[in-house]
Amino acid sequence: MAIPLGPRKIELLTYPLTHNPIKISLLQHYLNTHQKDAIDSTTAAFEINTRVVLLDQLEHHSESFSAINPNKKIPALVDGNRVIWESNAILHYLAGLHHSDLWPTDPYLQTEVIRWFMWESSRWSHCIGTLLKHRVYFPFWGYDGSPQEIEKQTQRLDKLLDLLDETLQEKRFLAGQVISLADISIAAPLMYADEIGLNLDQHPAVKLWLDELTSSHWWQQSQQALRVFREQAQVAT
Ligand SMILES: N[C@@H](CCC(=O)N[C@@H](CS)C(=O)NCC(=O)O)C(=O)O
Repeated sequence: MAIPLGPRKIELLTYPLTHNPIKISLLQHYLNTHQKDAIDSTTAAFEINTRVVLLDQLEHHSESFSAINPNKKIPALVDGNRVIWESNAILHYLAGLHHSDLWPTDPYLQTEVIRWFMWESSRWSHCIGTLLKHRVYFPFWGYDGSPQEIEKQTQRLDKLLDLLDETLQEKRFLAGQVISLADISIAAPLMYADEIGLNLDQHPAVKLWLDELTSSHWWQQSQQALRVFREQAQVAT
């Protein structure tokens, strides 16, 4: 008699507070609410276990974590002998495993998603990530952020929002008329929009896009998971 195999275990190494892990959380919640019917019998046999790597305690510098991601950055994903780091690559891998419609089938739209991934990594994440570090993450860990850095990144952010707004005046989502991984990747840090007092009056198309994303059930579930993580982390300190 064949021995039944349990579900394939995938391990996500993450730290839920910060924007790159938030991308993965958003995708997971999206997949939970949208993809159930689309998952076939093979992909249903995945189980993603989350392991929190405490950035504030420099666990990402440990030998065991560095062996997984030599860049010493989260998130990272381990699926058997496959190790994946870079949050956008993880988004792509998980969406692929689930045959998700967040990765378009049209080669042009795929290229659009890749283009936004590159823009996200080279420009957007550096700017908004630094802003969040000084406005949200450092204060959360009990340190002061740098007012100069906040000022500098706030000004840069305005220019990047101009570009997003121009794009979103033409289309409903970044890579076309339907939501894709590009939207998840770029919107993730905006989970902190209210907390950093982001004013989108000059960027109405971005506001419309963000309102649509934030009003969805999966976004709100992911936001709730972040809230719970923050409350529990506060209690533990
Ligand atoms: N390009 C990488 C960036 C990863 C990254 O910077 N992660 C941050 C958290 S959002 C981190 O691990 N920071 C720790 C450090 O730089 O020491 C990705 O998209 O995964």
